[in-house]
Amino acid sequence: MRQKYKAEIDSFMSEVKSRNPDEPEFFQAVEEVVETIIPFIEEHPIYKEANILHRITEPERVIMFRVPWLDSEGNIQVNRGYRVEYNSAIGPYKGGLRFHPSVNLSVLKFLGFEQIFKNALTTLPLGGGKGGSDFDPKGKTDAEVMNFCQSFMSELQRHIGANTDVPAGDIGVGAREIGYMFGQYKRLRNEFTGVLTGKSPNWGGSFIRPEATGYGSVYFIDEILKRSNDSLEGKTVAVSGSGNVSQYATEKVLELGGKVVTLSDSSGYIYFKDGITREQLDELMELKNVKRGRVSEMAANHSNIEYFEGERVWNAPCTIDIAIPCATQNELDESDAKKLIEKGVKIVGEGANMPSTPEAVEAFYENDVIFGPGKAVNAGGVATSGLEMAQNAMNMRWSREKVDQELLSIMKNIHEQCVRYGTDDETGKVDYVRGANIAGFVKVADAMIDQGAV
Ligand code: NDP
Ligand code: 2IT
Repeated sequence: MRQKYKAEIDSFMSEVKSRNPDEPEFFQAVEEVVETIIPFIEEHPIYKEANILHRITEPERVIMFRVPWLDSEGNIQVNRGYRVEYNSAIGPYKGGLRFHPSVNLSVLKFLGFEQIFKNALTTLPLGGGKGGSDFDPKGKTDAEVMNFCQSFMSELQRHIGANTDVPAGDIGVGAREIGYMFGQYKRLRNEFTGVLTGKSPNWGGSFIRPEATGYGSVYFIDEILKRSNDSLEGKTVAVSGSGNVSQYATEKVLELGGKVVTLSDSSGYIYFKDGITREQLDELMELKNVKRGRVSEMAANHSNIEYFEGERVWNAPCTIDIAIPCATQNELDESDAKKLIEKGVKIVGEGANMPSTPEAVEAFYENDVIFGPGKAVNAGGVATSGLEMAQNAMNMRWSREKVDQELLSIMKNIHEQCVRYGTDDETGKVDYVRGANIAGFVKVADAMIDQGAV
């Protein structure tokens, strides 16, 4: 398919590159989408006539601003803040905020672009957006983080609102940062609204939002397994990262009878030769979320946990049935993919956004490894943000059980959409990348056509 439309794809990509110089992550995300969408559009000219592809790759608005803040020694520090308001065809802009030194416009445009399709897949009325800063919360005191969050929100507040743009967390932005930003928004605007999601359930947050991305990823993988009458029971699972998504993906794998053998951070990985226990997961959550420590400290406390400095989890010395990358973009490259294939991997489900490089994805396809892309697999986080917005709008709160049931049914529905649009007529195999891209695209493109050239 790609070969047949190579000229169209190459020509579109060279235009994107010349309009957006030096944005490699953004090109990567766009290319992955247009490789599957251009062949679809050729067969459905209505989208070509409306020039949807050029319009959808152009953000509606990009906001960049200075964020000055005082460190604990009284020095004035400066970071850069961003909000990419990408597409509002089906709802208010929605997507997380990332605080990490690697944040730049390319990274946030890739994330915002992916978010459009992911949010459409949830079936909820959510447009696409993403934001953040090159601020690094690591090693900062709580007071410094609060100073930064207040300064960041002092500018961001004029651009967002419960019906306009609703940010949430991402890398480096969790319950603490959402709390400080919400407090500042409320102070400046004198209104208590659902302007952010991922709030504490104590003051407007939804139950299950912290768990939702990890749980949803595992629900999606479980749907893949069910297609071949299989389950997670007894499966060996490699998880990367040790933050929000990794923690709750691990919890759900354990609940469904699987064995998680790895976790990591940017310094290295830990290997649980017997699989992580519930008690060890509780200890890791305390270490990461309260003490803000490093995974290497887990190995120091347990003889059955080994730490490998500077290595990725894909090196783990064991067979691996399922891989769930949950750290960051491009954390799994071609050589990692080959290692996983040698270890017997059957399914890769992306908990993170774009963790696999295009070459890694290609290796998975060539070796019949089922590959679930992030925009489908990890959509449970933003879906539950959508449920938080609904509860805020109604001024009420649903039980844990109700939110979890809604999440499960949304993940099943996303899986069905991928099967509907991604199944090969001849082989019956599901291409989850094609399925997710086309299903998300059709919903947003149809709305753009209805709303005219805006
Ligand atoms: P956290 O900040 O909670 O955790 C991030 C984890 O990834 C940490 O273990 C961190 O290690 C590791 N990491 C970050 N950057 C790098 C890097 N450059 N190299 C190696 N490891 C790195 O973030 P989340 O768990 O929320 O997010 C993880 C991924 O999931 C991201 O891709 C995010 O976009 C995606 N995602 C998150 C959702 C959410 O609801 N939170 C929803 C959907 C997707 P260290 O501490 O050393 O930095
Ligand atoms: O990448 C993502 O989907 C998120 N970080 C969650 C976004 C949200 O608005 O909950």
